[in-house]
Amino acid sequence: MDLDGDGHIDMLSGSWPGEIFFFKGFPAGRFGEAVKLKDKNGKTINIGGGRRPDSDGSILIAGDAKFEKDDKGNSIVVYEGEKIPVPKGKSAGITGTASSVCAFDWDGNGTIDLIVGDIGGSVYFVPNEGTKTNPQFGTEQMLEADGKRINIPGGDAGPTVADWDGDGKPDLIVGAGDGSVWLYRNVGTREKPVLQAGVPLVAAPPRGDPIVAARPGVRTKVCAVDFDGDGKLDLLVGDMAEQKPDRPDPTPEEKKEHDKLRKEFDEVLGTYRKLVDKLHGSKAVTDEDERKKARKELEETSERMMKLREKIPAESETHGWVWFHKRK
Ligand SMILES: [Ca+2]
Ligand SMILES: [Ca+2]
Ligand SMILES: [Ca+2]
Repeated sequence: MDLDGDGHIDMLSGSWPGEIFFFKGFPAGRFGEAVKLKDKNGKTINIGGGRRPDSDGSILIAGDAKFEKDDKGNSIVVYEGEKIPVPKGKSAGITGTASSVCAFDWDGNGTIDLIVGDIGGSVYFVPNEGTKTNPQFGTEQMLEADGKRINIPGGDAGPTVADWDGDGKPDLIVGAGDGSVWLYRNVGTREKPVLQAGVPLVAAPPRGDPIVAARPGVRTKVCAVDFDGDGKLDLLVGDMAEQKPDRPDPTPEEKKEHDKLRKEFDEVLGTYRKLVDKLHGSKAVTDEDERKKARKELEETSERMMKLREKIPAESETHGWVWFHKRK
C-alpha cells in the first residue's frame, strides 16, 4: 500500500512492544528506516499499550521502553522520551501488545486506515481522518462481530482484509494465537461494515503432538491472495512452530552421553534452586558471611549450568513456516 500517496509502495509492521512501524518507499524498491507511526495529535500509536495504571505505585509499560539509571544511580524507565522514576520499594516491568497491522480503507472514504490486532485477541479500526497524501490517524475503535468484541482464540490477532465471499464488500480475516484462521463476513455496507460472527477457515493444529520435522504452528498471520492464479482467493498463512531440529539422530554412544549430561544438569539445577532459596526465599539466611558464600556458590552453579546446557542438544527448536491453503 502507498500510505503517504507519493506513488511509491510503503510497508508497515506491527511489533512485539506494540508500536507500528512505517517504512517509506522510494524508487527502485528501496525503503527508508523504520519510523514509529504517529496519530493526528503527534502521539505514537500504541493501541492498548503505553503506561498501565497501577494502584500500588508499581510501573508497567507495554511498549518500546527500557530500564536505565539516573545520575544518582536510581532505576528509571525511559519511555517515549519520558524518564519515569521507579518508586522505592515498588516494581517496574516492561511488556508488549504484539501488534499486527494491516492497511486498508475500511470505511470506504478513500483514505487508507489501519486494522490492528493485539495479544489479547482484539482487532481495532484506526480511521485515517486525513487525506491521501497526508494521513492523520484518529482514535481507534474496537471491532465487533455479531455485536460482540472480536476475541481471537489464543489471542495474538493477526488481521487482514479481503473480499473473501466476492460480494464486493471487504471482509475481515484474522489469524490466531492457537494457529487457526477466522473469517468475519461483512454484511453491512462498504462505508459501514458490520461483521458476522467468525467462522474458521483453517482449524488450529492439534496440541500435544509429538515433535516432528514440519507441521503447522501457532500465532498465524494471514495474507489473502490468488496465489495460483485460478481466479479464486487463496490463503498464505505464516506461523511459529516447534519442530525437531534438522540434524541426524544421535548414535547410541551419543545418546548415552546426552542422558548422562541431562541427569547431571538436573542435579545442578536442584543445587541452584536450593541456593536461590537460601538467598531470596522466605527463610533466607541473614548472616553476611554465609550470604557471601552462598552468592559465590550460586555464581559457580549458574556457570556450570550454562556450560552443561551448551553440550545438551535441544529436543526442539522454533521455526516459521508459510503455508499455502488453496481455495476450492
Ligand atoms: Ca509511499
Ligand atoms: Ca478510510
Ligand atoms: Ca465480502
